[in-house]
Amino acid sequence: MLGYPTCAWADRVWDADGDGFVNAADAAILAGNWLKGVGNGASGGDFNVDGTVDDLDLAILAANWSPGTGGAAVPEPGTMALLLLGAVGTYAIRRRGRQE
Ligand SMILES: [Ca+2]
Ligand SMILES: [Ca+2]
Repeated sequence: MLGYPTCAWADRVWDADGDGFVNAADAAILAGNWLKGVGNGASGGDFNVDGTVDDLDLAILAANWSPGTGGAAVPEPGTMALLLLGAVGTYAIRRRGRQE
């Protein structure tokens, strides 16, 4: 598995807040650290542990979306879509700002 920090791909490394579900709370953590070098792996939203929270981590979060069925409120798919849209929009704006 060259190129991958294998230890980081243990169970639920994409569960940023460690509550056992991959849901809007984790997406919010990712969005809050968007494009930052958090340096603390999945707990900061850097799910692939490459040092930066970016679109790769967003893809991992989306691929492992698992909000659960009981207990805490299950967010609507629209909530996830809005969070992702906001994150991607912020990314696009920052990229545009860098090019100018
Ligand atoms: Ca979680
Ligand atoms: Ca990352």
